[in-house]
Parts: sequence; C-alpha cells; structure tokens
Amino acid sequence: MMTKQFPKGFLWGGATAANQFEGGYNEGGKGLNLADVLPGGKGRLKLLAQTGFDFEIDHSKYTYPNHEGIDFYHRYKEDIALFAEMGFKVFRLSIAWSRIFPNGDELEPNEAGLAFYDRVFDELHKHGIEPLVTIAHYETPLHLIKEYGGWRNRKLIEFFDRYVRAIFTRYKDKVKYWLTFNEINGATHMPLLGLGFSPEKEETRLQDSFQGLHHQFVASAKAVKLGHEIIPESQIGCMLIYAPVYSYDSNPENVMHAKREGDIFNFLCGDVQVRGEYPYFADRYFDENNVTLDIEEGDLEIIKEGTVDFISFSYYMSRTDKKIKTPEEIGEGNLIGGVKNPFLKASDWGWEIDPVGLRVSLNELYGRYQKPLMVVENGLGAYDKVEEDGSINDDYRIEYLREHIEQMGEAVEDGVDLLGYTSWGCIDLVSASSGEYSKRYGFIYVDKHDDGSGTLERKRKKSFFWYKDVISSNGKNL
Ligand code: BGP
Repeated sequence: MMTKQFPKGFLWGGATAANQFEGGYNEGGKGLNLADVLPGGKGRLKLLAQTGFDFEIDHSKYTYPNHEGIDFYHRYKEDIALFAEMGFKVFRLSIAWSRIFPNGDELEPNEAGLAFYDRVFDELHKHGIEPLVTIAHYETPLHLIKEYGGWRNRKLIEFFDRYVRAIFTRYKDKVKYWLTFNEINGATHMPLLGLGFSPEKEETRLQDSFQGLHHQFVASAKAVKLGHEIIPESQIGCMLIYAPVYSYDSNPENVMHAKREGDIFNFLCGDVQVRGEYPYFADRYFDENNVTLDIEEGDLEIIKEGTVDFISFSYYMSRTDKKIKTPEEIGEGNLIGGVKNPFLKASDWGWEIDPVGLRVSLNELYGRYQKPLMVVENGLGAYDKVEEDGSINDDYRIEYLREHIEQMGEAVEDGVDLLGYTSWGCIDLVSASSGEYSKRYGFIYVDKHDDGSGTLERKRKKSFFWYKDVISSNGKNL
C-alpha cells in the first residue's frame, strides 16, 4: 500500500523509558525511584497509593518487575544493534534521575550513572541513531517523594535544576533532542506517576496536582532556558498525553462540555509550555474547582522565557464525552474517562483504537500552536505468541501501526509540520500502568514473563521486518 510522502529526514524510531526497561535498579550507585517500589500486576498504582510508598523492596508478597526490566542496562549494545538493523534514525529513552542523583537532593552527581548514559549515547551515535531524551519519565527519586512529598514541594524545582544542569553539561555534544516531563498533563489523572504523590483525599486532588504542575512548569521553563544556553543547537520539547475529545452527539450542551474537557485536558499544560502563559479559561476552571495556586514572584516571567521548541505527544486513544451520563455509561469509557464510542474497537486492555483520532490530534495541535510536532508514543499493547518455529506473527500490531502511520501521512498532507515518529515500546518492556511483561508493544520480543521467568533472549517479530521496510521507504511501503 502506498501512502503520502513523509518529509525528507523524517525521524523514524522507537520509544522507551529507563524504569520500564533498564533494570540494574541498584547498580552503578543508582538510588531507588518511584518505579522501584511499584509492584507488578494490574492495580499497582492503587496499591502503591494505599500503602503510601512504604513498601519494603524485598516484600515477599509482590514482584517488582521494574527492578530487572529487560536488562537493557547490560544488553544495550545488542538492543541498539537491533534498532540499527531496523534503520532507526532516532531512539527515545529517558535518563533515570536517581542514577545521576541517587537521592535527588545531593550536591554532586554520581559519576557511574553519568558514565552509563555516555556509553549508551556513544553506542547510538556509532550506529547513526540520534538520541531523544526524556528528562523525567515517571521515575522521581524515592527520597524526594518520601522526604519532600513529591512535586507538591517547591524545593523540587531546585533539585531538578541541578539534575538538568548536570546532564546538559555532560551530554552537550551527544544529545540534541530533549523532552522535559513525560505526559505532563496526565498528572491530574495520575498524580502518583507524574508528580510523585498520592492524593490524601479526592477533594484535594486538583489543588495538589495543579500546584505540583505549576512547579513542573517553572522547572521545565528553567530547563529550556538553560538547555539553550549550554547547548545552543538543542531542540527542547514538551511532552503531552493527547486525546482528542469528541462530543457524544450534536446536543450543544454536550458539544460545549466536550470542548471544555478537551481544553483542560489537552491544552492547559500545552499553553503554559508552548505559549508561555496560563490560558484564558484557566481562572474560571480553577475557581470552580477550588484551586488556588501559589505563584511566586518571577514564576510567570520564567514560564514566558522558557517556551519549548517543539511539541511531542503520546497518542493511544480518543475520548468520547457526554455531559450527563446514564448510570450504565459511568465508568464504561476508556482509560481517560468518557463514554464508549460505538464506532471504535478496543485493545485487550480496553484502550479504544482510533487511527483517525491521530490525524485529528495533529491538526488540533498544529492549528493551535504552529510549532513542529513529534509523535513520541503510539502503539498496540497485545499478547504475543511464539510459534513452534520461533516466529512471532503480530499482524494485529502491523495493522494498528499501518493505520496510524497512514493518518500521520494524511496530516502531513494537510500541512502539519511533523518531525518524527517513535512508536512506544519498540522492544518489549514492563507496562507502566499494569507492571506486566505480557502487555507487549515491541518489534523485538523479549523472553520474559509475568511470573518472572524467561531467558531475556531477544527475537525479531514479523513487525520488525515490516517496520524496517517502512523506514527504508520513508513511510511509502506500509
Ligand atoms: C504512556 C507512558 C509510557 C507507556 C505507555 C503505555 O502513558 O508514557 O510509559 O508505558 O503509556 O502504557 P502501558 O505501559 O500502561 O500500556
């Protein structure tokens, strides 16, 4: 099948996060972070929230899959060679903050942690692959959570500043593309992952989340400014979890409700990071939800001065919104709420599959900001089966990706400035929401299972060869 032309130099690749694939959780002087105390299995986020981070790491009742991940820490050469075989132009990974500052509040960085990423970046460059680095991807040092209460505490701005200064300085000749906070706008839904705290009560969730977000906005803007100073040619982006919000029907009440939900979810954080100011609708929303932000003098100037160079986002699903739901409709929507969309099928984890929604997202984001975009996460979590001959025939994944890439091609044809595409979990890794190995996204299969068994051997899936062809034809052969 032929699709539209992607721009020359389009950045094809794959995406990961340190805590979900590195392993080596206590090697090289690394300190514990949030992901290290997240147990495996569905309901892990709730479980951790209930215990208030007091898990013993050797707890006999739970597994901790993020401790071993898929052992990229020791196998990075083999994995990067496989990415290179597919023709990756870019590889998205995160730096684990607690490898660089084990507790998060030290004054000096940990040399062994810095040296590890040096080796990884050198290996990538050896293969002509550009690193795209997320500075914070759901892995706040545990000490900052326990001692300071996570991002609710303004002090984290200072610690983060020290961390970014250390990595910008160290990797200034090796990394050009940076993202500040992963899925920053997901924080109000899942404050635990992004902000490192679990709301004590529902009534304070929004107040604490937006205060934490305000601290992250300041920290992000400072990082952008500093990055531009230390690495003049750097491109620093924000990272949003984007989900276009559709109205359930044409009832104007529903349409207005969907519009406002979309503004709050998709654009509030984006406006702060891209335009450098809180949007016009924020005040009313904060008033109506009893949110009073503590904004210190100078914060808004910093935010204004540290706007991002491009916008990156994850795209997994759209959301269908209805103002007043029937009792049956409550809770039947997808991960990020709403109601069921009768036109869409869902994955085995109930995530609605909507390729056209990706074109909608790209147009909405470009229409609002006119800044280059990058899709840095997209993919299908699915159960894979290894056949007797060792092959893995993941046609369902190929179909999913083909349909989404086709829609990206349409968006490019619409006139959207799109820099690249890194599909999520290009190599199988630990799921963020459920801590499962069996929710697989990769082109590369990893022999590792939910019960902890497996040899960690890597195998090329059918989608591996398909994606290789997609890249070498610059998106023409789908
Ligand atoms: C995003 C996260 C990733 C990743 C992905 C898939 O929200 O940025 O870390 O895990 O979702 O989610 P899951 O692993 O829960 O399937």
